[in-house]
Amino acid sequence: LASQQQARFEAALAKEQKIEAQDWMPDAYRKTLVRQISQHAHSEIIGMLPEGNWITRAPSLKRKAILLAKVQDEGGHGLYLYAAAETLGTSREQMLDALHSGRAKYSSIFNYPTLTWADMGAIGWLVDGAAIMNQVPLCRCSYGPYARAMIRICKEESFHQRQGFDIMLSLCKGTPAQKAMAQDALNRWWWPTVMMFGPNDDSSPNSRQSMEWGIKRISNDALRQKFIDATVPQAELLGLSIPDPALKWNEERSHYDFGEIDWSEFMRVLGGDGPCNKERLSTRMKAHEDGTWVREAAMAYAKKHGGK
Ligand code: FAQ
Repeated sequence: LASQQQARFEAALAKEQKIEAQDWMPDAYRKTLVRQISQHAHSEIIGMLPEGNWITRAPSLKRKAILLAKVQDEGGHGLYLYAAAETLGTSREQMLDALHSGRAKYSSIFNYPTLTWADMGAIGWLVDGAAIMNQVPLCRCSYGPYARAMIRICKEESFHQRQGFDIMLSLCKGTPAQKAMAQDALNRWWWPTVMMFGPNDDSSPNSRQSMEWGIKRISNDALRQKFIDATVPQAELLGLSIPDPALKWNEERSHYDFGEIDWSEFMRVLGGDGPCNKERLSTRMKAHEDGTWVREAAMAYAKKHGGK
């Protein structure tokens, strides 16, 4: 029976059919999905914090309303993703516990500080830009609930990227001090964004299996290259320079060559020693504790009304 189930699973993958929650799947496939989807969800809710920091300091009512909507979208993405991961039989409590105890990762990028308003532009333009590059192929992920969640998320990320670029454009068309602020934000966010795609393919332990299972469709390095190729002309349009002296168009490859990534910085941030790791996790845990009464009240209400 086990080999029949395995054969059916593999045939479905070969035919590009979605695997659904009720379908049989190998334990390792389930485990990888829970790992990736929950880490993605954690990234969305931790990702609310660096920008949330600027809601009260946005430079106009319009910018404030846009930023508020963006941060709310991120909370929504976290919720769809937790729900997608729950279909695999892991509870939200288990996932949050893994985040709070430091067992589960979230994206390295959210451990960097947001020092000026221009960082809201750089995050939208670069971080959401990188997120879309990585997430559009996930709309074709073999696991149905994750793939479907990604479709709506990508539409919203696309709005986020444009709002970030719009902030950068306004700053770059503004006073010299505003343009310098935009350049400073690009200088600080460029390399951490390039790292978001994860380790090089030859040192990415999960890639090969995840590609075979149709979870990942494009490799870390290929996505990183696509992101750089798409972003360089945008920086040129803004009149900003990317902080990489080795960045150069390679006619033969039809891609940009770029400099060495400082993987020791990436490993440090992953190991909990980035500029804001402790602050992000403690803010997140405080929000969870502060919300205890809401969860308790919701459970009591559901119980009283015979719901689940
Ligand atoms: N940060 O073998 P691989 C967003 C870990 S976008 C931290 O290559 P995999 C939107 C990796 O987990 C950001 N850890 O792993 C937003 C693994 O460790 P593990 C979130 C990283 O899974 C924008 C180890 O290194 N997006 O939130 C990172 O095949 C603005 C070895 O790596 C997603 O999560 C990293 N950057 O590939 C929100 C997308 N990179 O788990 C607010 C879905 C790697 O074995 C504001 N995820 N690691 O302990 C993915 O596509 C994949 O999981 C990758 C990593 C590509 C991130």
